[in-house]
Amino acid sequence: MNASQFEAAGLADIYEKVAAEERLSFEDGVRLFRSRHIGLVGKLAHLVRQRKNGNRAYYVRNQHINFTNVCSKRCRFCSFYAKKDGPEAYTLTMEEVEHRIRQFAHLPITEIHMVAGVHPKLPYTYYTDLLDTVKRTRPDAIIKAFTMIELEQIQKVSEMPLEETIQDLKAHGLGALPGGGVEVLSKRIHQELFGRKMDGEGWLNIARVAHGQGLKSNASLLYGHLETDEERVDHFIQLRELQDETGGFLCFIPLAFHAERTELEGIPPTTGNLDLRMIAVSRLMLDNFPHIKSFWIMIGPVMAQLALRYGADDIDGTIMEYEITREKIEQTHQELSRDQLADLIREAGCEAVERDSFYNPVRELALV
Ligand code: V47
Repeated sequence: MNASQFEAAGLADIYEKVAAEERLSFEDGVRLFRSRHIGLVGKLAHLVRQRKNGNRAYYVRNQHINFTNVCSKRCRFCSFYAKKDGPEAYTLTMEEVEHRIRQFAHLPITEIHMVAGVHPKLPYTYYTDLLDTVKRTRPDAIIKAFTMIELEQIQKVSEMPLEETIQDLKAHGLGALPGGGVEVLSKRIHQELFGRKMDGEGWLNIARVAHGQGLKSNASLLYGHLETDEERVDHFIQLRELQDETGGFLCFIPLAFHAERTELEGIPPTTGNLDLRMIAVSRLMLDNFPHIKSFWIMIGPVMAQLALRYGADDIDGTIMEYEITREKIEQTHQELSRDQLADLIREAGCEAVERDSFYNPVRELALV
């Protein structure tokens, strides 16, 4: 890489740190967000991405199940939640969960991903039955389920200490935790947008306990609403510090905000520049995270593909149904085939690797 390009762009010191594998500071992160040279920021991130993951880009054959939209938290950024007795409220029965899984029995899915609203009235047995049902119907798949926010509620209804709840959920088949629920680790944004939900400190504490109990998790950042560059960088640094302590995070996912049907309707969609910059700056700041995901549902397959040259090494998966964000209310079916995912990756010049939830390469499984 040509150091003089970075010199001319005022990024020579950051380039030198990245080349020497030195940790970037808060100020570096803010400068990367504000630099006019997105191409160079991307080049730096690509350097780190290649160092950590070579030319590989991962995808996963997964199925998402959003098992209830009932939620007591009423976050202002959310278009998914429904009040308990409202007309749109749903909670899947075990028969419905089984039916959804059987619908895709012909595909060798390796991960069932489940996140949902925080239902105030579901008993603990709902969650254990849910895990049992998935495990029975898809015994080979890893179950990645429940954000830290949902875990807080599950612990409450389990009436056990968090450590015991987690061990019990693991005994019922829970394999890993998704990255949502954290939103932005900022007191200001917490108060403005999701005050009924546990704050950042609470989220980090549950993540710490979960990692200590042997559960790996992801982490995310919801961006493109009210947050500042400083708040984004502070978020990265708080995650980086916890990762130094536990080593429990597998992957970071910037989640682009979609304002349709939320209380924040009117906030414009994120731009290509911001989507790529979030990927690149997260790759550069989160030096102890093995993977950065460009989640195609949020930024579209086109941007997710470009992001593979800006620091991302994962475009996630086949998905099937996604109810949290969708263009039209009735459009819950959102799917890319394994071939489409692999083609996107190869066209970007990377080696397509099918992974499981823990980034182990998957051998071709016999069709079920
Ligand atoms: O925490 C809610 C986000 C998250 C909106 O671990 C919204 O691989 C955009 O956990 N616009 C839940 N985003 C989803 C989640 C997840 C998603 C993908 C991959 C993984 C992973 C985990 O969805 C919430 C929130 O940040 N969300 N509403 C919205 N209007």
